[in-house]
Amino acid sequence: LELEARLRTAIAANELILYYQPQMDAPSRTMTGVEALIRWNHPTKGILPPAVFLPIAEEAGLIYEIGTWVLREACRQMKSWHDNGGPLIPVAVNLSSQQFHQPQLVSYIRAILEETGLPPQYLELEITESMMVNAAVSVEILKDLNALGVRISLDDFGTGYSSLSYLKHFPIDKIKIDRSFVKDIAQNDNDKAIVATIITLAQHLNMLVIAEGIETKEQLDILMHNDCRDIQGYYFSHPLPAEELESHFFVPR
Ligand code: G
Ligand code: G
Ligand code: MN
Ligand code: NA
Repeated sequence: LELEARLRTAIAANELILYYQPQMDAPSRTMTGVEALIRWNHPTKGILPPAVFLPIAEEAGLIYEIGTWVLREACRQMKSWHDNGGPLIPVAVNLSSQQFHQPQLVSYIRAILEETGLPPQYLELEITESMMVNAAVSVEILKDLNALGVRISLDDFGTGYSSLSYLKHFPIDKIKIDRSFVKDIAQNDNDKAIVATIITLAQHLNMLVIAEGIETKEQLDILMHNDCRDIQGYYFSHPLPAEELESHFFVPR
């Protein structure tokens, strides 16, 4: 409860921050995108991960305000990077289920894009299968988002239900292979088969595919051998504060 009260003031107090994790084209070692990941810079507890406060935010109804802040801040930062010699890459933002089902979602994303000046193709929205409890409702939301021109990516792919029917009916641009399949890929032939099959599926559906949670060279080699170039994970980088991303990953263009 103390944390909840404190969280209510955290936005105004500028205590929420975004970290950015690079998404790399493995063969060329170039950054092709970043995922924005929220942190709370708590005055006494230090940097808190989302698992500690997002459930509280959802419970307390603060998730809408926080979710809007994340979208605006991610778009503002990316536009600023684009304008100041940074890479012309998209930023991926995670949506919560409550946010996804907000009636105003599409209109406020449009407003944030206009306000920040970020072209829509540079915003990628990460959703999960678990959000799509009602397929008929979800497909309408996704069509509206698609019409806005933003990219849709399916996060934690393979861990929910009915993935294949979603892929058939929904306007999805990119699949993120969940890190649970990557973790033991060097030891477990079933995991390797699942990952290889997801990659092939994405290719045949003309979708982008990225593997998450790559921590070792061995995992990376298996993915590249299976024709997956897009890689996100600690092997390349942990999520970083904006200034650290700039100093470690920006190259002159
Ligand atoms: O960054 P970390 O590994 O601690 O993230 C843990 C979880 O929190 C991940 O599932 C991630 O998708 C989620 N998360 C991180 N940032 C955000 C955000 O801005 N909004 C939402 N809804 N979820 C986020
Ligand atoms: O659920 P989602 O995919 O949004 O979660 C993303 C989170 O996964 C990131 O915030 C990050 O903290 C975590 N993550 C990213 N790369 C790795 C990795 O290589 N290993 C592990 N264990 N976690 C990772
Ligand atoms: Mn994600
Ligand atoms: Na994931």
